[in-house]
Amino acid sequence: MRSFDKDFLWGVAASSYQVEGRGEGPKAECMWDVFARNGGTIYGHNGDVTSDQFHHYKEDVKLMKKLGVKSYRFSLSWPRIFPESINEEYAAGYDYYHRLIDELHKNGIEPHVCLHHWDVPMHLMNNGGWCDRGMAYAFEVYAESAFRNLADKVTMWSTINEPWCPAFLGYETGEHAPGLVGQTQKAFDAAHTLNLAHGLAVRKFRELGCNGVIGAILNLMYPRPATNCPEDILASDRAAEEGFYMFTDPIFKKRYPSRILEARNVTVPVEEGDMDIIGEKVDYLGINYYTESAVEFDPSAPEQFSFVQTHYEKTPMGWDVVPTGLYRLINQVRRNYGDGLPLYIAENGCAADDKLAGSDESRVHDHERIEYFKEHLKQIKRLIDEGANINGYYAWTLVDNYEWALGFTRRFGLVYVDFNDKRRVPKDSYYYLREVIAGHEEI
Ligand code: PNW
Repeated sequence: MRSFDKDFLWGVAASSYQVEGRGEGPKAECMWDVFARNGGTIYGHNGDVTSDQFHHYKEDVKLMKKLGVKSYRFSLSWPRIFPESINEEYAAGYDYYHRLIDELHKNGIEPHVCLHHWDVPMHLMNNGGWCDRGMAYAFEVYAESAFRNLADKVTMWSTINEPWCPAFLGYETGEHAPGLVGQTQKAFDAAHTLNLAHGLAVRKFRELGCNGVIGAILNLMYPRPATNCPEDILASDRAAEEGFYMFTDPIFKKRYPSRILEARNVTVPVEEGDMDIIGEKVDYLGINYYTESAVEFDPSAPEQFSFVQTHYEKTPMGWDVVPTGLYRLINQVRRNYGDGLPLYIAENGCAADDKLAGSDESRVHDHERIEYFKEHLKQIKRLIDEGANINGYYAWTLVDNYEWALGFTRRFGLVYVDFNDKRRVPKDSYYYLREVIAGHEEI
């Protein structure tokens, strides 16, 4: 049996803005600071005061070690490294990451560095942020700086976490920074700049001859067809064009899906040579999975599909719990891009209504989360047993943190954090996952 063998990479994932807190030293304002101040987030909460990993990293690494994970995926804070402008690297901005990485190594945990997870410095937003292709070249400068400073200590890299989110939540629904609503063309412009930025970073990694692997991290969305009738199956495929093929086809096929552009009356501002840059070979694909929606054919909608109601239980995010959706999604990736491509589940987890329990408040009985992990891991096992090239699994996330526009009202951690005194309390799901990783709990 191959699944979850000794080489399987168990990990936890997090992001700079969500866990670090303000920390120390110079730091540029980022687009989430401004979005929060302008009312884009619950109670105006921002990432200044969160789980404060900047000061609690030793405690968190210890928690990782006791959990048994072999990899920690975290992102670098672009605003710490380029606090003033993209022309001035602030090398001391890496000091915190050196401390964190050394602590990880000391504890037998491999750092997996994600270059960017949404905290764009404000001094780069003036020309339109990701809608401006100049951002891709600014990102290339930043990526090169990160490789030069950390590549001797880090062998697993990823470029940009979930580019769909800043593009479509940032410019179309307005739920994420910078919070523009209904700017569909801008969302597609941003998607292209993000793809280009990804490609430039991968190319730079190769040019510099860095050791190790680099990949993309995508939250692929593949809504299932409500029924098996051909129109609904076509609707499902069309729905996948925005949240899936817009990001995978450029990387793996050097092209954009076409029907979505026509249906939404937008273009993608591709310039000569862009597709070769974006199509620069990656070493793996990281896939983030939380939920799956369902669609049906709808001739009255411009995209010709609409989302339908489902019977699934929902998490506090309002997201359906659909473990089999992960199975369908990965099989779609396999059908489109083959089994030669190494895959990682780069995020999976759920929010739950966690409460401290016990007379000394030392427990959190998060049974929904245990169920969630168990059912998703079963699907991963099934996939691996059927030949899927899945090499690792990152739970989202180790400690409760800043959940973007929802502030501190949603908890995703395996470990509860009291945001007042920063006390960490492992939840039951932490102890569950530890048994799984140790091989004591049958999946
Ligand atoms: C991912 N959506 O975000 C992110 O990578 C994490 O930073 C985040 O904490 C986690 O999932 C949980 O939300 C997403 O609305 C946020 O479709 C929103 C969506 C998708 C992913």
